[in-house]
Amino acid sequence: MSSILILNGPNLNLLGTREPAVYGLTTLDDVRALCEDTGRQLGLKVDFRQSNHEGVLIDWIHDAGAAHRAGTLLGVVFNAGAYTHTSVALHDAIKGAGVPLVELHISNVHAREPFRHHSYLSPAAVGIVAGFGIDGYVLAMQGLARRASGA
Ligand code: CA2
Repeated sequence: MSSILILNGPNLNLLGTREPAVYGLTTLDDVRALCEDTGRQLGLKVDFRQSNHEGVLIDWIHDAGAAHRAGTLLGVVFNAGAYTHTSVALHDAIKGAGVPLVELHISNVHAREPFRHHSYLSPAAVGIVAGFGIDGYVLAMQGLARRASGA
């Protein structure tokens, strides 16, 4: 079975514990369950991870590139958190890995503070989903699956 990798960056482990007006009350474990359910519907194995460390995320993207080349990984859904707005290193990792990756944000970053309007990741992504709450994870997974099926 082909798989999909869901990566979550810094502070997303706090989801559901603070800032409910922006991020809702759902925890990251709830998001994992939603993604696993979506994976079952799409016939895809789901690998769901979170790290607060940029280098760990970079290593996982490199590994994803190798898995994509080997034909076992469809692509990556990536909520890079605040690294979205700061990390040239993650941009380079996505480009270097050559794996199809959807940039995902729970909130509509363009309706928030100006420092959230720029993304270093968008030019390296095949698509972007933002502002749909945690349903965005489902939309991003569906988008990657449809893209891989040639639809
Ligand atoms: O909207 C998103 O998904 C973000 O990627 C979330 C990041 C933020 O820096 C981006 O600009 C947009 C923040 C993730 C931290 O989430 C928290 C959740 C609850 C309490 C504190 C932080």
